Amino acid sequence: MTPVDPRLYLIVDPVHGPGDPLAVACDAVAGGVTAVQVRAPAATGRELYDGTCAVLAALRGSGVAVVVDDRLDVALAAGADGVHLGRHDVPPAEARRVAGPELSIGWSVTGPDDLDVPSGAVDLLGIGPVFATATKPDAAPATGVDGLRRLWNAARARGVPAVAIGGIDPDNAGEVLATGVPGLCVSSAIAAAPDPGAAARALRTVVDGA
Ligand code: TZP
Repeated sequence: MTPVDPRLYLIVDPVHGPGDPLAVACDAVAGGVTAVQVRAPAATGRELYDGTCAVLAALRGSGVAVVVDDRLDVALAAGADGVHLGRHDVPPAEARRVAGPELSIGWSVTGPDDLDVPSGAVDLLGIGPVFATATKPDAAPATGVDGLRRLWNAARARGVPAVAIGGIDPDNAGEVLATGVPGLCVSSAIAAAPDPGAAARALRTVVDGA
């Protein structure tokens, strides 16, 4: 399995996403995206499975990991590199028990209570939303940059890397990275951009300069 490099992590929706999500994923990887999550909250399990297989096939050989949002069953069935879980999903310790040590397990952190997760159960934290986002209408309240800094400072002692998520774009990426968080997770800033490859390059330049 390909390890998840958290520096610039893209979320695409291969079922209802903007543009051609496979082209978005390929152009974004060419532009410097280091991990891709398949997230299709309005899709059936079969649609998510088919979309994941298509993204895996498109990115095979790229060295970029593919992660499935929410659904451990789909991640395992499709042969993805990881799964991203939140409070409404299978508990991370159970996912680890079923999937073993190889599958990367991501975990959503929206507040201090979410840091109470068994050690060894998760490989990556997604902290946010940092800013307001239209991509996830049911997202928790925005943490702001100060909230992100507090959560990352509380989380970093666990030795698990993190990405900041929610409303991140090239204009605010610098202040987000100034908190010390190791990576950025974005959806619309790349997937809904007129030129996803150029948008990825712009964000990657900020990440590499941080
Ligand atoms: N979880 C918290 S915010 C968010 C998710 C899936 C959406 C991020 O999308 P965008 O378009 O980068 O704000």
